[in-house]
Amino acid sequence: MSDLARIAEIADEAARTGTAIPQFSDEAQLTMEQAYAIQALSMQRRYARGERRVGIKMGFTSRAKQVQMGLDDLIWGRLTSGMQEEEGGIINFSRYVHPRVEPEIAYLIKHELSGNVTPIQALAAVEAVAPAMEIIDSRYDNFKFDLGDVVADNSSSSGFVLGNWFPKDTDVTNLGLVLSIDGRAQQIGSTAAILGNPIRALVAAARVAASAGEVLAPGDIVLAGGATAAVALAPGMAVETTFETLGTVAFNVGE
Ligand code: OOG
Ligand code: MG
Repeated sequence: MSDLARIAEIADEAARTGTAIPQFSDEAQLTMEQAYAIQALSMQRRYARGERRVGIKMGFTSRAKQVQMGLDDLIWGRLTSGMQEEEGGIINFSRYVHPRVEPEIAYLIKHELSGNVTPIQALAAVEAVAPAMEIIDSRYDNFKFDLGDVVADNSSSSGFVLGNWFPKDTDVTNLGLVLSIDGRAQQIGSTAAILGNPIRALVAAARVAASAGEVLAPGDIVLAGGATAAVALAPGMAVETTFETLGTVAFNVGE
């Protein structure tokens, strides 16, 4: 087994079992190329267990997220069928290490998209848009990582919840949103915080997919990135984000 495959196995096992591990950068810093290779190898292990790739998620597309984590390069990860949590359902806290939640916008892809595209071309490839929340979960101790660590860890992707799909021409460029826990507002923001317009996250997604030799395929979901800082979850919480014009996405945190 190569070194990269061995690291991918460690990252995958941490995610599978919901167990924290030390940062790889404690030993040696990973290059971006190595980190994305590890991510791809660890995802192959998931696919081999029967999970399907359902799309990709973009990260650090808002200033709020960059400031919270102290990193400002755009990153991305893969979404799988095993990560989707039911809207209005109860998530299993013990499946995660130290999960956090953040409000996002989701795009559903209608036509294949890959490489360098304009925002207009990106929007033309969209079937629908939805309000969403991502449940991120770093597998590293204390949710601490450098850029190589987080990319190797599939950019902290762990869960996501989708609200209702809306027609592609629905304006999501600047919608107010409130993320509440147990009825108390924790984060207030706008979808405009996502690169000034979340469609830019889809443009970036097409580019990074191509860089990995992948395409955004019909039926794929693309998460545009957190619009606000993420909020730590704990068992018993009722979590809800209300988006202007798009409505509410909610879930409860179980044991
Ligand atoms: C990395 C993932 C970032 C986003 O939406 O910006 C991300 C992390 O914060 O753990 O998902
Ligand atoms: Mg996110």
